[in-house]
Amino acid sequence: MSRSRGSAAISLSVGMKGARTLQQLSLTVKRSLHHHLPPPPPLQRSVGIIGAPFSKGQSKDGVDCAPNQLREAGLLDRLQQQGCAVKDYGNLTFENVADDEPVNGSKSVRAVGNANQTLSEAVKAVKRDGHTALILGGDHSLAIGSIHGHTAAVGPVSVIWVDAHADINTPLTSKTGHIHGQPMSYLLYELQSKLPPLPNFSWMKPCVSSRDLVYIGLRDVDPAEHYIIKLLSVKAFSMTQVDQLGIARVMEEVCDYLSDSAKKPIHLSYDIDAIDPAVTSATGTPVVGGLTYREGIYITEYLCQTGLLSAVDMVEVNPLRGRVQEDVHSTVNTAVDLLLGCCGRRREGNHLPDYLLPEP
Ligand SMILES: [Mn+2]
Repeated sequence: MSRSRGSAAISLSVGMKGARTLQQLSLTVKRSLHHHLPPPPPLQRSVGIIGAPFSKGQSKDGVDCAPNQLREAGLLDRLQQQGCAVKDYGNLTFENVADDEPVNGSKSVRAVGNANQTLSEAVKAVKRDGHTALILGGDHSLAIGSIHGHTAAVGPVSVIWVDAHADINTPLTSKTGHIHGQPMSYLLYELQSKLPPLPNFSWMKPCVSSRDLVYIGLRDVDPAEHYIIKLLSVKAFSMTQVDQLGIARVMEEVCDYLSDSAKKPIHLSYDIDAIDPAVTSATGTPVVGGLTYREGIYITEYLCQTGLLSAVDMVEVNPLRGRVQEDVHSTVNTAVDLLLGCCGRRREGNHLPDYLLPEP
């Protein structure tokens, strides 16, 4: 069975006669397979997709093409095939901002502020409609509005930031002035006093505690970022820890750490540059020595199984980067697979929940 067909095709081909057998098999599978992971959430997952074609948090063209490329790679069909109810809220539109001069060295501050306000409202609406929110970037500055809107709708969240970079420079420590390297500093309560006033950001207040943030995949961290992470005791699993512990132990420790206090909804902010550029080179700031495809997928499967995954950013896919078309395909398809993993796809195979199978 080809991967692109999946579970809907299985239930159809089994037909009415085989349905009881398949349901019995499903019970057996449920009893025997889940030794290591908790059982999947029982209800059908409903997914709300927001396209956020925004690129002004960095300087390279193309990252705004990603939402449509992810759709064209079959994201919606494949989510439906694995039993998700999908609502596509379409792409947001972002107005051009005139005279958007740098502020304290940070570039396109006003455009980034406006875009994130729009995104925050959109994510809030998707969460209030009861969906798992999938936010298709765009560059990583979008996490400001995405996480802000998520917390506005559901209250405090745990943030799992999967990235080669920590994206926690403040506007005053940033060397490049690109806001896609700064979003976590805008979001943390503990850094509020370190941020200068910024135009078009008066709508937002910090909404994440440093205790509720975990990094996975770091390997290119600026000295100021390293200082901030140590000062605030932020939990971080760099590639060195991934190498030392293995991804399974990392994920256990991530979830143990986050559920130590209350179990909050999880916001997964997934930068495609966390994955090794051997697989995902079509991105603006690739760094060698990243997560393998398998480690990247494992993170999504594991978080899905917690039943707490509430919103996911998929950012920094840039179809205009990469040396050849095959690089773009590989990057886009990996991003789609990561999103499917967040929404219930298991590599051992899936079928629709019992109540969606034909009656015997
Ligand atoms: Mn990033």
